[in-house]
Amino acid sequence: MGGRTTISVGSDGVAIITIINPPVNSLSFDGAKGKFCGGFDLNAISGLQESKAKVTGLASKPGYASIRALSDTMETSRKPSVAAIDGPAIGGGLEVAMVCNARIATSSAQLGLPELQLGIIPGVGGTQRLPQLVGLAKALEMLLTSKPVHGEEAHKLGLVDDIVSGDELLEKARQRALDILAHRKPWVSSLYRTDKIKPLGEALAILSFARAQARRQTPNLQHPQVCIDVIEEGVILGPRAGLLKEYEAFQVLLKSDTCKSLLHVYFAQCATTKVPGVTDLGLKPRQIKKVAIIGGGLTGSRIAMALILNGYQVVLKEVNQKFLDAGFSRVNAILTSRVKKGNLTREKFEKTISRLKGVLDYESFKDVDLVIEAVIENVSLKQQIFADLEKYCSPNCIFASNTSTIDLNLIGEKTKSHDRIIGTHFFSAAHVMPLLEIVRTSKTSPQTVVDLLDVGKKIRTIPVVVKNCTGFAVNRMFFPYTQSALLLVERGANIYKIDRAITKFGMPMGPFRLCDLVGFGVAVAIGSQFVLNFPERTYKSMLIPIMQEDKRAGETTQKGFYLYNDKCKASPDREIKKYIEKAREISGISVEPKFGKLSDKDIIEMVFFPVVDEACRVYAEGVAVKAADLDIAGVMGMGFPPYRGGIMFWGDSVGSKYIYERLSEWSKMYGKFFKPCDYLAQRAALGAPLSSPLDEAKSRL
Ligand SMILES: NC(=O)c1ccc[n+]([C@@H]2O[C@H](COP(=O)([O-])OP(=O)(O)OC[C@H]3O[C@@H](n4cnc5c(N)ncnc54)[C@H](O)[C@@H]3O)[C@@H](O)[C@H]2O)c1
Ligand SMILES: *[C@@H]1O[C@H](CO)[C@@H](O)[C@H](O)[C@H]1NC(C)=O
Ligand SMILES: *[C@@H]1O[C@H](CO)[C@@H](O)[C@H](O)[C@H]1NC(C)=O
Ligand SMILES: *[C@@H]1O[C@H](CO)[C@@H](O)[C@H](O)[C@H]1NC(C)=O
Ligand SMILES: CC(=O)N[C@H]1CO[C@H](CO)[C@@H](O)[C@@H]1O
Repeated sequence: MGGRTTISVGSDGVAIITIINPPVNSLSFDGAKGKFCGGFDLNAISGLQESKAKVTGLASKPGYASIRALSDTMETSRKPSVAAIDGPAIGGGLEVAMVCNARIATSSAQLGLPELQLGIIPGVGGTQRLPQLVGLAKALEMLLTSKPVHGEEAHKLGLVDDIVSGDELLEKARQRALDILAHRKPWVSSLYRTDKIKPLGEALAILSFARAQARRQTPNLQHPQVCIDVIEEGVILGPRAGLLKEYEAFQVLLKSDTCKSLLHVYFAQCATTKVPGVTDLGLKPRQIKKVAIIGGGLTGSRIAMALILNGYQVVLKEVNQKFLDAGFSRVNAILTSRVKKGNLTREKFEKTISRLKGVLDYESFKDVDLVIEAVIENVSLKQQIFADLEKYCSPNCIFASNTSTIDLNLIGEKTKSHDRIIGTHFFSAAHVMPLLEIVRTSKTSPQTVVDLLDVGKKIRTIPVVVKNCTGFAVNRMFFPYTQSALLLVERGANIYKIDRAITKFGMPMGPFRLCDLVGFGVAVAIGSQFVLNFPERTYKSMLIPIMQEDKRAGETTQKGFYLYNDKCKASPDREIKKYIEKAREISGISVEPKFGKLSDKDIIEMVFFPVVDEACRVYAEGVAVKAADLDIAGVMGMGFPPYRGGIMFWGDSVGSKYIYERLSEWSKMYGKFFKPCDYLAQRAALGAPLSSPLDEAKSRL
């Protein structure tokens, strides 16, 4: 487990064990530093997945070891143990805390078992002890959602025995240990408690309800079912049987593809802020306190909100009072709805909104640290704004633009500030979607990138640094997603069958449902950029424009590929046929019966292999520095299922050779849209994975 453990015995005979293992105290007690334990070291978990040879002795049997060390030795010891919890007691940390005979926590403590998020189950008794402490239904909820609870709630649930302030935590825990020893407080062994478990019949009903719900919500995942099985074992055959089954299941899940993919995503997500040649120069992010946003439209007001919610002072600039008011009411509306939903206290609301100031000129830009421009796409307007900024702002101020179509160098043409100009591409609703593409030019300074990475993290996005290309990383990789689907439909595939196959694969929605959501106007605007820039490999279908002519433009018109009722519920539409026939006529393509009979597997491959190919191009062009960054971009920006590890990782799990062969075959039959790129051809010929850590290392030199 690593880290350092200290033990000190006080005059009262109570031993204080402190394990120091920063930054999250992977499995540690740290009263002094105010952290309990962030769980098992995930690096150790991925180590366990690798060759068996590396793992020896007890470490290879953490389950048995834990049963011996924790259950047989600690839990049944004649010396009581008490967990003193401040900060996170997550995963393995909570499991150890539950072995203790009592838990004392502060109200800011966080307790949870998030293992399922990583494709595994708790491996040190968590599946058996949590239900005994909080009851079956609540334990299932905590495990299946992976959501932690705060100190107060944990206290109400019975997961902790007492809430105290941080100052008195250690003293109260010490006192509790003495009280237990003197029988002034009950001596509880969590594992053998039974008072919270319902009679067998009722318990089994709760379990089968949870099982059905998990099957519905995560149909592609095995491990939630396994978790329920393991809990059930304990309920029926007793906690010892449950512990053994947990241990065995944990070993199997650890080696599953789901776990490998989810761990990859976990590490890749942490690593997006490591950019070779930028973040390894010893630069520290400069402090950014005040941010100006130019343009209070949809985009600008969303960005403003993300910033004020996370403590930044924001100046919002508009052209006139009317537009400024409109921008303010947009921010106000979303924040107010959060207050109504109970997600934001009145007090926090007042504090948040007070950070926002509206202006109509540049007077207050003197002490601004960062400006984000979000006005309409108009080159001369943006050039003028950037020239003005150079005049009014301090020489260290960063100038960011929300543009995606206008060259950043062109925007800065009339300035001498190229090193502090950068692009920020927020994903649609900046307050919901967690991805931020940070676009650097060849002239952007490393310091500017480091500063933006820091802002990105502070406003709770996952920042990914990219170089400019049409569509940046996400839209570029995924343009074939819609185009391939359109190609299939023109040749005879069914729209709804495609969407169903894609959602079964794990995407939040299929390509047609997505077009409806985004709106045909935006979809065409984005699509046409690719048609313009990559004419040789884009598929230009007339289906969407034809539907637009008939005032079908997606959800906003209540009609697109689906029909929508007042609650935005989508249902298929028979009328679609006539538009498809028209589109076919224009493109001169005839129906091929086999397209009507495509299997789900065929659909997945024909829609996603071109996406993998485009991701390879993006990677080979150096738009992203790491293949793993593209994985994160797809997972966070498009909702690609994390349990498949991201687009490049998934491509590797399928195999570069197979993907290359299929694409080559289709390109002969259906045209250049499917033609694989040189990079994919090389990797396939070598039988090598798509990502090449070696090349990534070289690019650092
Ligand atoms: N919001 C989206 O969903 C979306 C989608 C695609 C592209 N974009 C891009 O985002 C940017 C803004 O889009 P939007 O939808 O927010 O547009 P919008 O029209 O809603 O907002 C632009 C705002 O900028 C203001 N503005 C114009 N000139 C200004 C100036 N000199 N000083 C201060 N304010 C000025 C306008 O009054 C307007 O309110 C554009 O680059 C656009 O292409 C946004
Ligand atoms: C708001 O709170 C509800 C329930 O309290 C929760 O389900 C939801 O995820 C929260 N939304 C946000 C954006 O925090
Ligand atoms: C672009 O902005 C310039 C300068 O503000 C303005 O004169 C021009 O009319 C705008 N062009 C369009 C197409 O809106
Ligand atoms: C990015 O590159 C494309 C194509 O090379 C170009 O048209 C566009 O203006 C550039 N955008 C930015 C933001 O630099
Ligand atoms: C053109 C561009 O980059 N626009 C983005 C600006 O940010 C909003 C989110 O607030 C995105 O929806 C736009 O795509």
